[in-house]
Amino acid sequence: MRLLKTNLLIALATIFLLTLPMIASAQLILTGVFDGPLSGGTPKGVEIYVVDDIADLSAYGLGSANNGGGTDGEEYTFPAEAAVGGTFLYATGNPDEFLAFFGFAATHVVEGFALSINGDDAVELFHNGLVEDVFGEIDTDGTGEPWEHLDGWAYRVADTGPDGDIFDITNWTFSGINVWDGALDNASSDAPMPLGSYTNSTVGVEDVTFDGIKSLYR
Ligand SMILES: [Ca+2]
Ligand SMILES: [Ca+2]
Ligand SMILES: [Ca+2]
Ligand SMILES: [Ca+2]
Repeated sequence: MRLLKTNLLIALATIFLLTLPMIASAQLILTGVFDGPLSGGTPKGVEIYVVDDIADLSAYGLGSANNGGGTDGEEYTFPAEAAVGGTFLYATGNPDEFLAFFGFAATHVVEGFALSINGDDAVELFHNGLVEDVFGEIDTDGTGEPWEHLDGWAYRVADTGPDGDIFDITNWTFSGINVWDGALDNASSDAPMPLGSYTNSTVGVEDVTFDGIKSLYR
């Protein structure tokens, strides 16, 4: 009887594990937010990590919740194109300044106000219209808050995210404010943003341990 119970437990745990990829279907993670110091306070934008190959990026989009004004919904939708797992997307409204400041070309040029951000704004990453990841508190003006990064940047901690629609400040590191004042490019600045350094070895099984699975069926 006891052996039967153990076998049943293993079978259930196996089913649960096989189901996990469907539960944790997030394929993009917001990993960086920046407010550059070039003309007009540029480049402004975000870095996004592609967890796994995506056939059609147009299921994803971005929005900025400005100055504590709450969500603006999806203000930018990515084009219908593929993305490769393990790479980063760089979205900005200022491609020329992005190239000048970071030394490589942005992957996505965002027209309009989707990324009109200046260090006190929250950014939402949408998937099929739902918030899959968020930086900042959408209902709080970031000025003077611990997540403010005026003329600087915020960067996600490795092996964290996506956080759904609840901002978790412990999953981010910050440059502090005004660290880029007068800087001509990221590399020579006083506080270089660690672009492209995010890694995640736990996507899809985050916070799931065998003990945790066992406890579900106890
Ligand atoms: Ca600025
Ligand atoms: Ca906005
Ligand atoms: Ca703002
Ligand atoms: Ca400044």
